[in-house]
Amino acid sequence: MKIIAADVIVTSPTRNFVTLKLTTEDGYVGWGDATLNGRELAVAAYLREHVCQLLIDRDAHRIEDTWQFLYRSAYWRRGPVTMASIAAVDMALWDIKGKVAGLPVYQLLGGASRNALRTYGHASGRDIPELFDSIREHLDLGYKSIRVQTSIPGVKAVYGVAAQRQATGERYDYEPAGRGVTPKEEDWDTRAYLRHVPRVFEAVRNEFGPEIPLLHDGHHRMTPLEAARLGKDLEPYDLYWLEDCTPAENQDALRTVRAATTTPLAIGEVFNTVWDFQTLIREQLIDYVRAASTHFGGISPLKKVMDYAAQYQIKSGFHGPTDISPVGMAAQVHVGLAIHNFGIQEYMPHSGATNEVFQQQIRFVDGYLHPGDAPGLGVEIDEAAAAAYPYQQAYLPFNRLADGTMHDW
Ligand code: CS2
Ligand code: MG
Repeated sequence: MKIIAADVIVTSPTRNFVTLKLTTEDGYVGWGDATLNGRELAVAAYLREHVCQLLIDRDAHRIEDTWQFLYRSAYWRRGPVTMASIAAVDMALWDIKGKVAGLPVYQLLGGASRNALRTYGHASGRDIPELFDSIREHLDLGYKSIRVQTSIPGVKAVYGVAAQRQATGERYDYEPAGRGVTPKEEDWDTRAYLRHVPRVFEAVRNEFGPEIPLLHDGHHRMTPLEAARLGKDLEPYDLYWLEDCTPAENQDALRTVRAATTTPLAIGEVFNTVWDFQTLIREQLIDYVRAASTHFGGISPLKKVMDYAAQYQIKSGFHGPTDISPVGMAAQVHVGLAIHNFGIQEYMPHSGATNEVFQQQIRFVDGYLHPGDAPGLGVEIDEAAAAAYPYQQAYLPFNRLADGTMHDW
């Protein structure tokens, strides 16, 4: 079944999204997410200038061969732009195969291994009372697991605190990329953070009790020893996971953290291939795989890394912020439903404007997600609505320390 058209749709309902549309000679349409926050147009160009023409006349049924062709024939492999481009093709082909088969993609991946996916939501606060309100708000929404992020005394702006004001004056809410032609500078102080975070979790446990699973995102900001210290200091509060405690490039760092603490570790949202996880999984240095379908090359490699992780009892914790489009989210929810070693799914609801463009079947009920049973991925794009929201430049913030040194954001 030949592919006869490959089109790239860039739209910006609340935030920028890049989506690939594949059309076959039999009229089947498949959608794939290629959104890379703050670098969206680079992926759109990679697809438009280098990949779309290579897909014309290819057999849409040959998903694995097309993945290998795009990965190996490029010679230059890996990296976020390449892998987001390949991811979009892979997702669109699985979408088409599901539509041809008349089955939701999770059925093609071996069927459901559970009824629905447990999720976690993002609670945050500039102070303890505001954080408690945010936690209650998420519990009222049905979430059974809560990620806790908080402002740090002495630090002006910190990742993940919704009520903060961006330079534009807009609430941070949950979209870290600020619209504008330059990225916003933020500040950071690890010593202040290490003093404050354990106290916050102590307060949350005292207020909400020992059961509720609590997660925290270190967002790549600590050295191995600092991460080891935080992991240890948080042990009394029994975290579900501590995420991205150190920058992902230095994988040996995890040996230091692992040796010092039993706090579970989650890593991988910035990883792009199975090879990025090889050492971490083989040496049992992580407990959760944080990859996302969109930045990891699609559904095919996400299934492969989870099959590898299963041998080490490592579970999934797929990345699910709003900069993963509803197509990318649907793709990983299908994988999460099918795999045995599912752990938890990050879930931030998309905006009304986004849902106007992306018509999706995903259901969030009582803290659990199900992709729906429509053939394929279960998301269709309203192209007229998409055209009403032209691209707007946006950048993720960056960090400098008090002395002006660049730091991880
Ligand atoms: C974060 C993301 O959700 C998370 O765990 O790390 O919000 C991340 O900051 C964004 O995806 C960056 O675009
Ligand atoms: Mg994260």
